[in-house]
Amino acid sequence: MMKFLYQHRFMLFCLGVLWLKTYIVSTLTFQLTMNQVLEAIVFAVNPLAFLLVIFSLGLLLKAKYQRPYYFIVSLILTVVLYSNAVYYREFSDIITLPMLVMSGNAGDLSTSVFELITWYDVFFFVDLFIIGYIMVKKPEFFTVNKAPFRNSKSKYAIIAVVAATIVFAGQIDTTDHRTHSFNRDHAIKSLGVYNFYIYDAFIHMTTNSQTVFADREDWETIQAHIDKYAAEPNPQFTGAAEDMNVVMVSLESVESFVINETVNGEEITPFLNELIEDSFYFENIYDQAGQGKTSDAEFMMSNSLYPLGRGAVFHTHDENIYTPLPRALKETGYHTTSFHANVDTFYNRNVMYPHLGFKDHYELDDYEITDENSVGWGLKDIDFVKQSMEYIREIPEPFYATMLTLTNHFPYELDPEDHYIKPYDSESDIVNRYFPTVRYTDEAMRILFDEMKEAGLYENTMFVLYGDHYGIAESHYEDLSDYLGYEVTDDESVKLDRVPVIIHIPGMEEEAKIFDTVGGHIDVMPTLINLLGLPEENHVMFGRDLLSEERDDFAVQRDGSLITDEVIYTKETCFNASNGDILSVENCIEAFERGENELFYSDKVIYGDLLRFPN
Ligand code: GP9
Ligand code: MN
Repeated sequence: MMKFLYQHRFMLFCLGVLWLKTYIVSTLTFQLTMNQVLEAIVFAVNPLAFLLVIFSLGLLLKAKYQRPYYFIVSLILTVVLYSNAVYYREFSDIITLPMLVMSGNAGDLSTSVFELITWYDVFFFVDLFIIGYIMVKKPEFFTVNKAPFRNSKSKYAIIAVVAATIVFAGQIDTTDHRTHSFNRDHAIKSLGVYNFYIYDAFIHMTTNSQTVFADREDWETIQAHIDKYAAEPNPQFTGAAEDMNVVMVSLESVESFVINETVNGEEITPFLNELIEDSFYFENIYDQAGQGKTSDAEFMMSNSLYPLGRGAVFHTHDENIYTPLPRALKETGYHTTSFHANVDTFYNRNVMYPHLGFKDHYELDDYEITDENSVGWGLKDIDFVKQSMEYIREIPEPFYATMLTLTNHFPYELDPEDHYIKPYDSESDIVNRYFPTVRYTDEAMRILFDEMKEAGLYENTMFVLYGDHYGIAESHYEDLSDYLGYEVTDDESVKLDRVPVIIHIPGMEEEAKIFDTVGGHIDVMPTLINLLGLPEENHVMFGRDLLSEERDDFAVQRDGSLITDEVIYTKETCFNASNGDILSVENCIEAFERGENELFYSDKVIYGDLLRFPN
């Protein structure tokens, strides 16, 4: 054996270096909670399983091909590791295979990506230079030899057994409850970053085949689940906004923690605060978007189905049959349209919008964009609102118009002359800059309302404003806690995922109220269906009317975290929702199972394309 190892020093060197690098990067990058020593050991050892297999395959090659093989393998795996490290910095998640079809979005992401790269990232690649140097300059330093299978059967058998043992050890569940299917942290922990992709490819194939095997029988259990938790829409509001225009605004990355708050003594959202006084304001709505972020929120607003756990459903399931709100409105004579000053291939919107029932949509080319009126991701929100209003004035009534703002997008860039309030002062530039950009979007909303009034459209329009997803990522919570004045523990971190939802119906100011019901993005559409007086039975919706007096407090997030009025379950821990005390997991089991079923059945509808079978 020693001779074998000695003969393959180059392979062992490359393998050892990559293993060490993977361990260091994974530990520093992925914010995983290790509950047991065994988990920590498995986490350290598990990349080795994949590396042993992939590197030992190189031994079968002729000696002259081996060095380039090891170098290329090291390079590819370094790229995988590095991309994930960069992605995790902002999204606290790992890249999944369906996201690769979203790579067309990468060009527009450049502002964000540059913000995430740092000078010390060169350390990710140092070993490759060393390996390259040895390869070219000192080949005699580490020898390579072919190890044909027939001569080294026992060695390959040992490698296979070691790799299999490592993978098996990772599957021993050390926690005291059921599955973790929606939580990728667990998969990374038990499989390691490389094996994760084998698992992800497997999931990819099995989910794709679900369409083929699905049939109408699947509906029975799904419908039973929906019925079990259904809540009668509030009859007091049925048709309250019937035949009115609808303007629905996606407030890019606006979170609830800024509402009715100040920074440096100045209000962050003065206009929204004013508006809330005359509106229905839902203060406990949780972000349920997945990796498709803005588009996932749009998907929920249109379908009241959960987006998927992997990739953006706008990309992966653009051919499915849906029962969307815009189409329902179009069929009753509404002019349905969407406004967003970005190229419409982003998130596949050019395909999804018509499919969801938007009669037309306005995109990048429909706006006049100059250096002066754009920043970061593109057209500034105020200019976006003003230019969109030119079109809105002309479209036939009644209309349903969605508008997607953009200025308050990571990394929150804004020219000082557009600052209505001063940035915050903490160690994190992201946290500091977030406040003036939110404030800027707030100002854009004031202008939208003013212009709607001027155009004579305000009185007959219902306004729906929602935060599309979180803005400040977990990696900045330490600095954010400086502003918040409390430590962001795991339960508080879930609470920070709240996004504002405001429904403003002119003429209903008397009914204005702050609702503390716990819900999520998926609950907005059923609320609107009731307000607009549309027949509910035409849609399969997982959400429930937010105004219903019957609904219980419940929201599940895409990573499986869940929230009720009593408990918060996240990161494998059950918390008391009111005081943050850690409870035994038993207290969360019921809600946990409900959440798991919600996601499972909603996914089943999408993966199986079940809406093609009339229910
Ligand atoms: C892009 C915009 C931003 O058009 O919707 O997307 P996000 O990065 O927030 O998902
Ligand atoms: Mn967004």
